[in-house]
Amino acid sequence: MAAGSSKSVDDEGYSYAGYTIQFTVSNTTPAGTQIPINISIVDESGNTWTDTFYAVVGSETAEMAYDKYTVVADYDGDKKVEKGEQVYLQVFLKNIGSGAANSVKATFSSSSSYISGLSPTAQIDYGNFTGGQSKYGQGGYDFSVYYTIMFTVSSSATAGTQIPINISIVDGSSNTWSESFNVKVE
Ligand SMILES: [Ca+2]
Repeated sequence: MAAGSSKSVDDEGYSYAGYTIQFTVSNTTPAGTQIPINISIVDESGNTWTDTFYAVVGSETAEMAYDKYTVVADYDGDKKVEKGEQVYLQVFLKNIGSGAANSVKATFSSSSSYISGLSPTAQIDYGNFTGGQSKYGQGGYDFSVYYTIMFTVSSSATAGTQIPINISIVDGSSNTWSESFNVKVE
């Protein structure tokens, strides 16, 4: 190895190529445990070195968050939220954690005086999320498309008005998350 160089060694002898070492972590290992791995190193001249690194055991927790919204139906069909319009949004939630979140439900609310008729206000079933998964919830079906929420924008709203929407999220294990996002009037 040249001075300053770094490289890995692939053990090609087994079914998975591309790793240096492998091991199995016990099911009873607590998250945060540091597993010490000792390395004995020798070169052709008989020089020897020892080194140690730690493999940290992670936790497979779920973390639900607001991801994005898309306008799927509106009055004039330009998919822009404008004053006086009834708009239908798909709201995507994302599991930004690594563990699964099951039986996720979300409730939407807004204190904005610029919208009326926010629907549904009941819990919307988002189902199960794997780690990293994003999807929208089905709050209703209209205009041949599933939407998450719909509401009417006040005719007194002006371009640039931000409509805050709050999301209360709960999963089947009673984990809860509070998220919010803004819908901009154009
Ligand atoms: Ca529009």
